[in-house]
Amino acid sequence: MERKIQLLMNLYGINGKVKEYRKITNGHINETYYVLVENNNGLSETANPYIFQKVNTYVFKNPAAVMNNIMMLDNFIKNNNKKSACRIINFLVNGDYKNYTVTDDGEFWRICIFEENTITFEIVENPAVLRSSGYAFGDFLNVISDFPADKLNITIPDFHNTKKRLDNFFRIVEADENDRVKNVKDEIKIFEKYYDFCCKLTDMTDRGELPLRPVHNDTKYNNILLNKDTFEPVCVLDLDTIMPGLVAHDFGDAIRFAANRASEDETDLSKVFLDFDYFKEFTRGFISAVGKSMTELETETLALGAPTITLELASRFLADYIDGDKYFAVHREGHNLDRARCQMKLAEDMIEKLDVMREFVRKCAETI
Ligand code: GN1
Ligand code: MG
Repeated sequence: MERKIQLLMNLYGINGKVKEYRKITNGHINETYYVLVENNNGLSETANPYIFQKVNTYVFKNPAAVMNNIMMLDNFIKNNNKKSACRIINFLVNGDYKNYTVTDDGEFWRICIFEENTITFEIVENPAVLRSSGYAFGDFLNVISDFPADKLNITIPDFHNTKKRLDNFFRIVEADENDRVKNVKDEIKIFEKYYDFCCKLTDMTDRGELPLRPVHNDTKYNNILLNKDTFEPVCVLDLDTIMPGLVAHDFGDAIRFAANRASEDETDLSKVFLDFDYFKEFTRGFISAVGKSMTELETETLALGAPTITLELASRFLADYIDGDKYFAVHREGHNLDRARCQMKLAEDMIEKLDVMREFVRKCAETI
């Protein structure tokens, strides 16, 4: 690995010695390293921190298209002097003027500067910080809302087409290539039970009732860098799946992650539920930023986004478990199954609370 880091440093003109490097394991898709480079020019000594990331080309079949989307959005925000609550992640340009590098062995790498004095949370401990991150994700959608959605490359086709996700899930169940279906008979029934419910947003989209606009598509709370002292948002990360999509998915995915006080793979399911205070804080922030630009039906379907995206992700985790853990990085046996069970429990709790979520969204929307 050190040789690879050195090679990349040469290609990017980063001078100095690698003082420290370590793998960061909180993402499920790409391989990420923190790299500290020490530079001694005889007069002074500096230590500059970077993030080196290898893009997963099993997941992103055309990673150059991913990087092109990021560059287009960055240019759009800069050229239009867009005012925003926080920045978006920016990658360094190499000697070939590209924001990515393909090494001789075919690996796809990108580098950015590590933001010091920032922090991300895997589990949110303080609901007060949720309002500002809700605002940040909402504001991000606002800022990119007039970027022409059809110019964005589709980096993963049908990424949040829940209907196609579930159909694919049942195909994988049918194939049962690893003989694991026998372990998850009850779990599979949940997706039969909620199939029609899960398809509501897809159907409305297919009927042209909901606008497809540029959205983030992966609004986990740990995709926002916060100032480590004030917890104000600093930078939106992980722009790999920015594509035309639904506001309800961004809202729902953020709620899925931030308003569940247990971790995404918690095995003690009694700890897994939608915390309504957390939900309220995030929603207030989100709607105050993006509410005005939403249609009535977009606002009305926001809450539905939460159980929909949560069940969709549960089906993706379970499909990957059945399929032999090819997509999401796993750190223990049955990890994808634990994740799926946790998300299923969370989704069922959200379905019970759907009416009160809707009511709260409505109330918030009235005040802006
Ligand atoms: C993956 O890479 P990461 O951890 O940000 C996944 C998301 C899931 C998420 C669940 C490209 O995101 O869709 O919601 O895991 N990203 C991709 O934690 O599939
Ligand atoms: Mg991601």
